[in-house]
Amino acid sequence: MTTRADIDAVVAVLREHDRFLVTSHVNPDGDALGSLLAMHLALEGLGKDSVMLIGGPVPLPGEYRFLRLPERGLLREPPGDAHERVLVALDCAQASRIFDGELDASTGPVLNIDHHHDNTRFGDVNLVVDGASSTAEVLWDVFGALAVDVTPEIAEALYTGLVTDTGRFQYSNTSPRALRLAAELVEAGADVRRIFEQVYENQPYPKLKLLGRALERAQRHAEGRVVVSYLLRQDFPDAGADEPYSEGVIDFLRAVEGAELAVLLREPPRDDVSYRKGSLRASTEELDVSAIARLFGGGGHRQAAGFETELSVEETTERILAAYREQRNGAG
Ligand SMILES: [Mn+2]
Repeated sequence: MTTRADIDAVVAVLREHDRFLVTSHVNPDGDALGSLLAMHLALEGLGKDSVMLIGGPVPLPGEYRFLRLPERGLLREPPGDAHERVLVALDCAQASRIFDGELDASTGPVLNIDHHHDNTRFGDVNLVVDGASSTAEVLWDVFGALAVDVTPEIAEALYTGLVTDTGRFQYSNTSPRALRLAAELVEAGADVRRIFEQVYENQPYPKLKLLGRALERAQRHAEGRVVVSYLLRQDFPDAGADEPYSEGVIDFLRAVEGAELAVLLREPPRDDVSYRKGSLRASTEELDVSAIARLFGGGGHRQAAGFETELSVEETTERILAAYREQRNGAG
């Protein structure tokens, strides 16, 4: 690994340029949004001109409203001067995860800062630390090298990424380093209790109803080692739920006794798409669900991955089961 050199290369670009477009993936999670805000505030603190962008029409998950991204000028479409700005892509494994489409050729130089092991290194400068718990953890090192003044706001943004990507410090990526970083962020002013209340204890009631629908449909396969459920487009309006409300459902499927693989297939509640989104979670180190996601053109981490498919729920389930058996038993 050449992480030190990669950090230096990122720091050089951040120092040398003055105008930035900071972005992350469509359908952002806590690490995407926390890292986005942290980088934006850090650049502003260095006297730089920074704007934030999250592509796509999907409303942002409500649990991250306390980050006040719209109030801080978050864009949902690329600005006209995007080609004059250095693009800073955070937590994006592939360029196609930005803007809901391929990176525009007119975009300026691209910094790619991430922790996904299958990152395609699409940037002009790439800092991909696959051993890091979160992109927030990667940014901590960048900020250290840049001598960023980590304000309580920056600390809370980074902590949001850290606590969500580690599953509240429970997933296997919860390294000693991740725990030490948590302590440093608390010392820098992150309010653990406040973030917990905002992110986890502020669930909209329709989210509960949507979860109920998914739990009712859960089915077990492969002697109970694979738990699959699905959400239909109509489930969202029936429950009064927005698209991001399905986040977290899969954690209940994975938690079932004996389950090694959890699968949630969901139809986005939008007229402009015909595909289903698939989420995969492994609860054993023996599985690599990113390999299963790649069969459908998706990707992710070994233990958490996603994809999109036009196939039916039944056919998608069959293919996932076949891939699961192949990984667990070798061939067949
Ligand atoms: Mn992440």
